[in-house]
Amino acid sequence: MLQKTDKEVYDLIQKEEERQRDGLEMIPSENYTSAEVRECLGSILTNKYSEGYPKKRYYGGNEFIDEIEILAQNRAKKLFDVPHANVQPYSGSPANFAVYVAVCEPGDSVMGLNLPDGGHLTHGWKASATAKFFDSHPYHVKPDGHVDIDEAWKIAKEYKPKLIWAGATAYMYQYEFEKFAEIADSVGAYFATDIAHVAGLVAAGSHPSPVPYAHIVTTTTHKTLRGPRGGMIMVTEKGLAKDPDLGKKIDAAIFPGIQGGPHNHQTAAIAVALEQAMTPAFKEYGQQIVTNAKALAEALKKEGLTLVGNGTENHLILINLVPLMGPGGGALAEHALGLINITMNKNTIPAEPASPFFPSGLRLGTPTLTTRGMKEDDMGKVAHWIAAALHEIKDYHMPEEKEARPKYVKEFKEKIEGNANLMKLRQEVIAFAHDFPVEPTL
Ligand code: DSN
Repeated sequence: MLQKTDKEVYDLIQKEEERQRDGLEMIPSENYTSAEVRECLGSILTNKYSEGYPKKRYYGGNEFIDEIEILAQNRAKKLFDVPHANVQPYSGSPANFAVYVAVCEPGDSVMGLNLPDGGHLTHGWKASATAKFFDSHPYHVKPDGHVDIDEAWKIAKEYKPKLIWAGATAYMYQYEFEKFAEIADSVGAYFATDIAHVAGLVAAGSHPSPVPYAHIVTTTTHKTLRGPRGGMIMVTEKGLAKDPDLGKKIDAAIFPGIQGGPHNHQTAAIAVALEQAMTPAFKEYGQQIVTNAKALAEALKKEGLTLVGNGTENHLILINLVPLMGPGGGALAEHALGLINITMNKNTIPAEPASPFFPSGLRLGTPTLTTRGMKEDDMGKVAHWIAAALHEIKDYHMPEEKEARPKYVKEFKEKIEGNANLMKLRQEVIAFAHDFPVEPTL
């Protein structure tokens, strides 16, 4: 129908569909959802307002919406083994902000991983409201990429934070839940883990669960968990033991604290994704993501590339481009890979020598490739294409002067436009990608 009534939007969706089919999506926070998840998202559930919670709504006509939300809550509780789940957060950032609203007063000290070290905006980065309204004392990673636990202990002792976050957006190791729980417990802080990146791995058993250690667990639902864009906040038994009202406080922080009516089409899609995540096939999927990431890391190293942490323990890899092309090459590398239909994102590396906007790393991962059915053997080919594209541009070096960088990037893009070697790689990537469906195969 859209094709007839709004061809402009229809055509753009078609182009994006082709882009997703003809390339390798390697941004580690993305995934390809199932048709069932998308069916919920496109359903009439989007028509309904439902402020409040099941059986306690401010509007009538919610008898079926209530059942859907209860189903989603129960599935979240079962999958992650928690006593309380809120499935209304619109996404990860509001979920995290609601945690502050639930357990902190404005001005309270908080701790999280520094953004350029792999943390998230909402873990207290200076540009985020979480650092404007709360007193943020970030911890960092060491040069090998591991969180500096000694520093975290020192900061916690000095500032006595009310809330400590563990979790990351660019961390290639398993999260240190137990160590952070010790720190949080020693200063009486709430310990919240943001497992957005690894929720699917936790569900599949290929990453440890934070549930025995944390008071609160937040996640998005669209990354490795492979659901719709959305968020959840879960309270653990340990959380309820610390504060029996914690579940109520979290619920009140989401609504009426920071959000209005829940997105019911999203809630239904979350319920479907959670059910899918309980299947043996999903367990296999979660294990394969990690197996593929490890195989990819080894293959990238064989191709002569340098990885932060020298590998990965999860779904994510961080390439350190400094040995290949000097500091600040991330934007150039991201663009060159885009030309061969491989999408990943420029990223800071530990002790970033350039800047967050012109960083020296590339962040990539295997959730989407694994969804399409690719296995360890395929990772060698993918590594070869990535390395070949990077070698093609290795003689371009980002200028040290910040002011000169935008012009340099513009000229770089003009120079490599239509580069014959990159175009050849692009054709190989397209032919390869065509062999794999864009639907979950596991
Ligand atoms: N944008 C997400 C990521 O890419 O990791 C974090 O919110």
